[in-house]
Amino acid sequence: MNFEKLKSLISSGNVPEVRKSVEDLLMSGTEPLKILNSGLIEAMEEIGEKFKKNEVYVPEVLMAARAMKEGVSILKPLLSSEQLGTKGCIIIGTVKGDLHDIGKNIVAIMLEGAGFKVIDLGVDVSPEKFLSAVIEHKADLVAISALLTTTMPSMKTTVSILKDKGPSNLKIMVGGAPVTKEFAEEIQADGFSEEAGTAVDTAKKLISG
Ligand code: B12
Repeated sequence: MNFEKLKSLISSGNVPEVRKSVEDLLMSGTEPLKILNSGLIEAMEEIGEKFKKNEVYVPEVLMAARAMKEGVSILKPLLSSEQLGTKGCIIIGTVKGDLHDIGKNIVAIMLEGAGFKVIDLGVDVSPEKFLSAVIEHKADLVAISALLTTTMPSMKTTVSILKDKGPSNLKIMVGGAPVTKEFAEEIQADGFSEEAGTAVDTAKKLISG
């Protein structure tokens, strides 16, 4: 089965045609999981690669994500919860005191597009809220965003509380414009990425151990 057409419809953000293409593939007997992995997820991975190389920008990523979500919504009822999110569960949010969410949303989209189950806690998230979400969803990884130098200490507190009180195998990844590799190491985060495309690679490495 050739998924090139579906992938190009996703990259151009064509929601109605993505819906039609997914329905056609299902009608022709293609397995829902195959459509998810070889069509939708691969399409978002390609967008992620292009975003990394500055070949596409934020609006294209958001349009592709909308088209991909449409495809996922058709497949969701046909897939078991094990088939959805098999790669692991990630809790994501912007730290306490910080309301910036554009970059965090792109990271969430890319992670979801790569097949992770993503729970987005939104903005201004307290350490306690991160911790209870980790426990509730048995998360493998927490991804924390900060866009202000004034909220970087809040990132440090969050990492420290999660390390102290979270499960021992929990991984933590941080990012956001003012966050550097050195800062990530200083606050003992397990991973850091400068942008959404490489964040997916970092998450894969951290979760696979
Ligand atoms: C949009 C914006 C806002 C919007 C936010 C809207 C929203 N829904 O997000 C509004 C108007 C609300 C806002 C408010 C403020 N802002 Co503002 N804002 C910006 C602006 C212009 C763009 C940020 C953005 O979205 N960038 C685009 C995204 C795609 O990039 P990104 O966030 O960096 O994300 C990428 C990476 O960093 C990374 N990433 C991000 N998160 C994560 C997480 C993980 C885990 C990983 C791995 C990677 C990762 O991947 C992303 C995609 O590649 C920046 C300036 C700039 N050009 O960056 C200022 C900026 C961040 N804001 C700034 C300031 C000062 C403020 C205010 C304090 C202003 C004020 N006096 O009220 C308030 C603070 C409000 C608050 N409590 O948070 C300063 C911060 C300075 C500093 N170093 O601390 C900046 C840099 C502007 C400036 N030059 O002064 N802001």
